[in-house]
Amino acid sequence: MAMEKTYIMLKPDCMKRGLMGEVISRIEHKGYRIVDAKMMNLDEAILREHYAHIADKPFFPEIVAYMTSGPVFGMIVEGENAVLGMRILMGATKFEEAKAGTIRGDYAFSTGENVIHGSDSVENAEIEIKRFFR
Ligand code: IDP
Ligand code: MG
Repeated sequence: MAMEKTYIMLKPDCMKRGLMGEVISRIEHKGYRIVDAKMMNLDEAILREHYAHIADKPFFPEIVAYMTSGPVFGMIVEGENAVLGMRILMGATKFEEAKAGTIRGDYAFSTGENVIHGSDSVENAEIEIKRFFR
């Protein structure tokens, strides 16, 4: 195991539903540290970069509309094994597969609008931290 930093982003549905505090509590209670954070309004250009791997999917325009519908809260989260650890805390991408006890399992009722983003690898965490915290 290693000390890692990961990029976590509370998505617009999380903010609108007043779940910020709840989700941040879970991250802190797990023992991770929030070492930087900021509220942002994203535009389509940064979403095309961040979501390049889904940009050709039919649902991509909906994701852009959703992710630009209000502010997001970006965080750098640090801890032992934080990249995989946060993915476990978040739960599966598909909301119907996200287990109870995970953030998505407990709060997401749609796969598109699924509360939280977390980097999926150490390499992508570095890229995403640079993208959003430059
Ligand atoms: P992840 O957020 O769990 O890493 P990715 O596959 O990287 O999942 O997809 C990025 C985001 O795109 C998801 O969090 C979700 O908002 C959206 N998304 C992915 N697959 C679907 C889908 O099949 N339908 C609708 N939205 C999707
Ligand atoms: Mg992903």
